[in-house]
Amino acid sequence: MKPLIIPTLLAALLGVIDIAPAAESHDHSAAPVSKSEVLIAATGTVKRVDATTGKLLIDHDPIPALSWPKMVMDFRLADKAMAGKVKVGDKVKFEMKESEKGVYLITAIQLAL
Ligand SMILES: [Cu+2]
Repeated sequence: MKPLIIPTLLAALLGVIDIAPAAESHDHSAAPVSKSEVLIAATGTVKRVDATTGKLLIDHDPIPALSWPKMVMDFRLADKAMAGKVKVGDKVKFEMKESEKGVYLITAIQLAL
């Protein structure tokens, strides 16, 4: 059935068909491959700190760059050690980017003045 195989290969070469689905999850917080290098600045209030998984729940202020309203959501920390810099109730400024579809990674965080 060669005539059927060739168009498939061609499509794969053209990138139409994803023959290598993304690996399960890059849970090593070290250096996830980023889909977007665009860093987005945001501010918010820390609602929960999960140092074990390297996640922060943040009630963030509106983020015009993403058309996001104010909301409470989880962020992943690029480095779990960042969890030690903040505590619940802290007002923070942070930078983040989309690391996977719908997963936002905080690359820098500091207390807001
Ligand atoms: Cu949000």
